[in-house]
Amino acid sequence: MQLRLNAIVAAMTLLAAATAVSAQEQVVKIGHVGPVSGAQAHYGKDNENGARMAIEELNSQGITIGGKKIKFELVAEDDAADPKQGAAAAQKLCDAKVNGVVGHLNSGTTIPASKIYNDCGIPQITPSATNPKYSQQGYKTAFRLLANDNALGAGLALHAANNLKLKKVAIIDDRTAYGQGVAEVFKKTAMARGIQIVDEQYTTDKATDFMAILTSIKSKAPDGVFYGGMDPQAGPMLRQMEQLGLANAKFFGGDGICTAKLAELSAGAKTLNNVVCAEGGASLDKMPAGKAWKAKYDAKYPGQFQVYSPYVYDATMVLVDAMKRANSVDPKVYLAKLVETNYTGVTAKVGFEADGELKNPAMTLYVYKDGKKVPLN
Ligand code: ABU
Repeated sequence: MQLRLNAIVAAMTLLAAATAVSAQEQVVKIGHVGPVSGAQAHYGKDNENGARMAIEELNSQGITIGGKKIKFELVAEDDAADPKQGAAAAQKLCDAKVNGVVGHLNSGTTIPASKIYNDCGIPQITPSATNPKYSQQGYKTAFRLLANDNALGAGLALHAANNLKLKKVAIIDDRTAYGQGVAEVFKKTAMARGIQIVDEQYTTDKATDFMAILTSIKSKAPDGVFYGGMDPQAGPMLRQMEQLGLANAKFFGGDGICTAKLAELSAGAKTLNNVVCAEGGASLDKMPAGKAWKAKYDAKYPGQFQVYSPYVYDATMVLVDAMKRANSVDPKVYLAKLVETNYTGVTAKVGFEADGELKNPAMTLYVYKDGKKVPLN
């Protein structure tokens, strides 16, 4: 009888101890939003993989904040690159009281979502949206981890004018916040450098047939075409340029077309060799820890790398770094430390300007050789 009593007491003691430990554990939710369905799902999945990798590594570190062992949890939402779905996802993350958000992927979703995060006081870092308007709204919760379209559009136009000595360029954009914005910057800088804009055409981020607009452009005999948009359109566009005999025109675009998948989507078109695209960061080789990180990513997610996953990984780490320095996971408390970030990540040494833009962002131009993206600088 005494033995049974001892066993019960021992079991109760163990249970009490276990309860005390779990009472000291706190779940911290990191929201992530991008298009994981639809034509841009390959970008969204790549981004989500970056967030998952960061969360797994953070959980393996046994981090304690505010005296509590932290269990990080990813709350991943799909906005399908659609502004309305983006706003709905943002509201859902606010209602779920996530501690911080990495996203969204597209400027068209990130900008409207930023008002929602600002209103509910949740810090947001976009790892990929590049329209400058995001940081011009005065929201103290909005941060960006790469260069914006002012750098990308201008860098491409300067390359077209100064290095390639182009004289006549046609411009197409997909009328999204990103496509339209980056095309406007390219146009302004190109014109200031003496390039004549011989045609301007518009499409959408759902289109796949560009024959009519390319036929109009061909009649103006440009020596370059700038496309403001993403790779689901740029791929078929390159194919159709080849079919129409626009085979020698250079093809410019920002980070939205600068993906591994562009080669596949252009389906063997020789016009892929005419592409010059710009990304708002250093090449993987020149990032502080890019090569080693990419090897880890490829082992975990073979064949899924596109563009932004290292920035997503860093954005997640930067949020948690601020929580650690604040010794608090409360967004209102750690936001003050996020502003003061000085963190060496995979992609860069991360610090923020007063408006939330990355300090001293790099910019890299790429071309495609034998179907592979290769940095020019
Ligand atoms: N930066 C290009 C892709 C994302 C966006 O800004 O819409």
